[in-house]
Amino acid sequence: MDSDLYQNSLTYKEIIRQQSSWKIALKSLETEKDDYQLIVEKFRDRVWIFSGCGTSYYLAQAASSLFKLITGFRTKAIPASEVLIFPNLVFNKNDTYLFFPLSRSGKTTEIVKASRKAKLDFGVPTFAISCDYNSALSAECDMKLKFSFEQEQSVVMTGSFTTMLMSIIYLASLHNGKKHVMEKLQEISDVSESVMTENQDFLRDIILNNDYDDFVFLGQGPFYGIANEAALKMQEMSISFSQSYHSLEYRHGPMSTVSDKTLVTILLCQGSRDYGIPLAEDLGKLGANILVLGENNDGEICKNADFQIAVPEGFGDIYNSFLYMPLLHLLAFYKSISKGINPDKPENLTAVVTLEI
Ligand code: F1P
Repeated sequence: MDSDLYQNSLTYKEIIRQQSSWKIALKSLETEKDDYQLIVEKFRDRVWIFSGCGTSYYLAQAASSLFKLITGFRTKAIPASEVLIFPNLVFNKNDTYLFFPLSRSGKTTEIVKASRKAKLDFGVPTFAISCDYNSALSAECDMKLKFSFEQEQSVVMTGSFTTMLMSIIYLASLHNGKKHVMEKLQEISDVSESVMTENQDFLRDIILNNDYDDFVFLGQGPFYGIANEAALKMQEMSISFSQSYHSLEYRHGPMSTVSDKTLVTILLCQGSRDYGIPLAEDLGKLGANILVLGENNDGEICKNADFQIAVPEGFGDIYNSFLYMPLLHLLAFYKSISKGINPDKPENLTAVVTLEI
């Protein structure tokens, strides 16, 4: 492995610093807690539309599921482009909404325009979450979340994804004063850092000791958005073929392409014992290589998996995304390095997509 590429990589540094970013963000969010709590309660009866592009759309998917599981609010995740092109599929006159645009840069044309359309054409209040508080998106929206964040220099989003997700879960914790949620958020950063550090070499060896050329990521519920983001990271960083599905959907056709060069990563959830583990066993019989991430309930997660990473129990589906995502970032990073690709400069990609529309 090109150790120079490895050690000096911006992407690597931004992956391994993300847990400290979460702590910094939470600390700054706490300073505006009362204002945010008022907003959460004011709009509790509306449909919260989380929206974004690329990584930020997958963030919207994970955030929408988690926000609903924590608060019980009605939520949806919609790509910004759909708001622009099919707004009547998103907003209808019989309901009321809060539009929640998500963007690392706050400059992506589609999400800025979508926020403007929601507000001006449909009268929907807008609440921006961006890693740049002084961005065009923040200026466009009625409300905005403010947290300290050291801007990412690399093209691909890593810590920005998990830090924005952390800020959204923080908002959810303010509903009905769910103090236990806030306590878990304080705790998860240290646990996530330990899990990441303990498994770095294991993840590196999975990639370096095998020549996988087809990556599949599977998850249900909030882990579907995480699976989509993991697939995009693998694609963007290592220029590899990647797919992502709701876990059980993979049997219904997509598994036809399984080969001995396929690595299927299954993100287990609490409902997985009846579904995810048999799935791993079935896919193993087809010759796929299986990596399972899950809670370490009884010493092992899935005896038939080729590789397994156990995360500590006690967090569950609401928080395990923060334990899984850094591992998935590293998996993609190591694949890019193993191919001699600089993940800081992915092919055909720019850090922000701006359009003349
Ligand atoms: C959204 C995005 C990223 C993608 C690439 C281009 O950026 O599509 O998801 O990885 O960097 O921009 P943003 O709206 O979150 O800044």
